[in-house]
Amino acid sequence: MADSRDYAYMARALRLAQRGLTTTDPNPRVGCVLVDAGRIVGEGWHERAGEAHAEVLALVAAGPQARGATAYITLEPCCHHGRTPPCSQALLAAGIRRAVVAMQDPNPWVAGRGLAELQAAGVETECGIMEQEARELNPGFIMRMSNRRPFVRCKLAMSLDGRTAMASGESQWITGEAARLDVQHWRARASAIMTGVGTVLADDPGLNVRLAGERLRQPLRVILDPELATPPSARTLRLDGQVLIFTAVTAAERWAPLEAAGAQLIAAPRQGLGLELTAVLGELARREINELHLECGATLAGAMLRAGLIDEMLIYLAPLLLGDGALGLFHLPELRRMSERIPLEIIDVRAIGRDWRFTARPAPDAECRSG
Ligand code: AOF
Ligand code: ZN
Repeated sequence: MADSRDYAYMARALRLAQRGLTTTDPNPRVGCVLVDAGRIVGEGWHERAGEAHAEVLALVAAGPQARGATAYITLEPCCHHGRTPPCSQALLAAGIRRAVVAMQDPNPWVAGRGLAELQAAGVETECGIMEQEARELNPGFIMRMSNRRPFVRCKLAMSLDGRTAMASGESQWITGEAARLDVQHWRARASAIMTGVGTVLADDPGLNVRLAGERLRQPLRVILDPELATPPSARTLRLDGQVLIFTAVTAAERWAPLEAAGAQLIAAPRQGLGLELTAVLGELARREINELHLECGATLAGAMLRAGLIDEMLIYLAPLLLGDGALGLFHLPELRRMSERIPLEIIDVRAIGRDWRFTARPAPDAECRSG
């Protein structure tokens, strides 16, 4: 049975895991704490794919003190040979007595077998302690493993009257500097940053991470460009890091100038005026994209929303009014009945400089269904 000490050590393991927020990609963020006789004897967190897992680092730190210890791990230990050998075997070899795990590893190579191995060898195991918190650490990894698509987080900026751009398309800048810096941190944790060609043409964004840090990882940059209108001189193509362009154009001669500018092109099926979004996300999952950070205009944001492909919205609300002519956040067909409304749940609100940030997720609308 878990007691309050178990929760305290698991909370410590979750904080350690958090340290890998921007670096572990495409691996999950994982933390581990080893405790013997009421004392922490070793700790570790996974820092980078290809390098040691959290458990292995904690075992190294504990040395012989790991024998008889309890391991608190934010994710079920792996039992397969990936880039590194299985943690389940390392824990057994070190002689741990008990394993407390926050959640099962959704990776089909593991999926309960890591825990089963420990149990079979006589280790006492418990799973599900602070599971909700552990799931929040890795929404992208979990979504990719369970649904074969990335977790999509859409960043939006709007005025107090709910407008995101002038009728001309001009949108720089609605929010202040503090909000724009906050966005950099969300970009940094993402596996990829995606936009539409409309935004490339209107704003010529860099779509990169501009933060200090020695081991800074540049997320993949993705442009959805059905007609291939991205200019080879686009700023994002000149920056450090890889750019993927999805397009419905298949003629090799049309691809050549963008390929010469360093982009990688991928053919995608057309759907309506745009691309088939589920096909695009499926391809990104195949490329191990966990969290996809979407920063785009109302057209792509609306299409993603209608396709049910937005999992979280970061909405920055600026204290200004843009008036009737300005554009809304999502381009959606006119809704005629309240029952067609799109219900959201606001899970966080906070001040960021002079702006406010709302974090919202799609919600089942019980009120609509019963009414
Ligand atoms: C753990 N502890 O710290 C992590 C785990 O290629 P590899 O060897 O790095 O294995 C990656 C897989 O291992 C990953 O997909 C996930 O299932 C698991 N991650 N497991 O026991 C860790 N990062
Ligand atoms: Zn492992």
